[in-house]
Amino acid sequence: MKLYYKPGACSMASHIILNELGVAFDLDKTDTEAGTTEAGDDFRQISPNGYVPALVTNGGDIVTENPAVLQYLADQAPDAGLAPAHGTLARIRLQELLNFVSSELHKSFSPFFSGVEMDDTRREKAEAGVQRRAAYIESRLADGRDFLLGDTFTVADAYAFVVLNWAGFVGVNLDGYPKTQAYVARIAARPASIKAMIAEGLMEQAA
Ligand SMILES: N[C@@H](CCC(=O)N[C@@H](CS)C(=O)NCC(=O)O)C(=O)O
Repeated sequence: MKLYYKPGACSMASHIILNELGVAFDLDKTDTEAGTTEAGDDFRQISPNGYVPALVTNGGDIVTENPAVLQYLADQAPDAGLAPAHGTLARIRLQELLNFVSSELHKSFSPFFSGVEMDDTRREKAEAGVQRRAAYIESRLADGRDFLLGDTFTVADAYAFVVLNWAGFVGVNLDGYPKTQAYVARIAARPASIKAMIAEGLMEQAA
């Protein structure tokens, strides 16, 4: 398999899951604006909408859109437990979460990455938008569970982690969400996350 990615972007969720699976894969760093990749591919031919993640399967098919890519990866190794079985209510709960992370949490960060300067009023509004979604994550963790679906780490956790981790980069304060902060730290400490963050240049290899 081959994953087209941008360092620290949402594609890192799929990178983490590939590491969790322990399968062989290639990474290709992508410049979405130029439509080029480090390996010299024409990214616009790969990803019709021009964004990462894009995954090329072992069969040569291309899968895009985070919830689809993540579920595709989880389904490669059902025994790894990264997604509940198809046809169960638990799978629907996973899809609910993936859609929440994709269309609500992820997109609440858009104002910070738009390249448009924000005045204080706009910034406060954007920050409140992220915090409103973080409050939902906090409520999911209120019963002391380690992960969004319960005690088992799933692909939704990899995606939520990557997105929540942006808060630190753009200066959104999540101090009011202690369970969410502990959740982010818990996922950051997983070997698969550390490996992805080092490979994408977000972290340095420990000496
Ligand atoms: N709906 C897409 C959104 C993906 C997305 O927002 N990707 C961002 C990185 S997090 C990207 O590649 N942005 C660059 C661009 O749009 O040019 C998905 O869920 O996969």
